[in-house]
Amino acid sequence: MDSAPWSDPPVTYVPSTVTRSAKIVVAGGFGVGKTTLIGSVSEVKPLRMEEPITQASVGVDDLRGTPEKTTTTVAMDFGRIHMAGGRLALYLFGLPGQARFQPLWEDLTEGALGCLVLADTRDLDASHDALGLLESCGVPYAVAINAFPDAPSYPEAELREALALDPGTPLTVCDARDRTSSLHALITLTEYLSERRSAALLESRR
Ligand SMILES: Nc1nc2c(ncn2[C@@H]2O[C@H](COP(=O)(O)OP(=O)(O)O)[C@@H](O)[C@H]2O)c(=O)[nH]1
Ligand SMILES: [Mg+2]
Repeated sequence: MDSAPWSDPPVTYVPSTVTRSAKIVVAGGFGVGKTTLIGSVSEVKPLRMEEPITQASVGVDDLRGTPEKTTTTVAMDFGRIHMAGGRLALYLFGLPGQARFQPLWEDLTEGALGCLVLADTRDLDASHDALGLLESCGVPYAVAINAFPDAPSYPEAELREALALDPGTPLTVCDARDRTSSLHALITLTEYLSERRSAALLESRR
């Protein structure tokens, strides 16, 4: 499995090839793998704001799918990567999963070019709140199913229906622990954002 480059010598500076940058948000329910994905792709040591899960979360935060999870994001995750031949830097902001953090979601989503929504087929409903927020604030998004080994797989049409996705919304599958796979999910999102931008430009010239 590919690991993040910062586990070797840390890369701290934005490469001189970068000419454009974008803020990207990573959203989705509790335990879907947001912190894991940002950690696997980031070139800089990710900033994590994790706190231990305590007794207070019993019956509130659902740990059935991820019994080994011992901490939870209480503010945000932050990471950075560059892509598109080194020209584009993405600043990744991971949201906390629980809907009780909604005011924070709204703040962190401000100014984002787009969002990657992670979902787990064992609990697709857990990503509904994040999808609802993105719809209401008009942030374009792509969805990636983070494939846990014991999670059921469904035909794409059923997943789209369960998540109420528009036909044009990209839907892909990833393993959040794997750098190449996570990068692929982010590339799917950035290609979609770039197509939308080109279409909007064409429309404005008509
Ligand atoms: N098997 C498997 N475990 C994963 C995967 N992604 C995350 N995990 C584990 O699932 C737990 C929850 O992941 P985390 O990134 O903290 O979820 P978050 O709440 O969305 O930030 C952690 O213990 C991860 O190690 C995955 O793709 N496969
Ligand atoms: Mg997290």
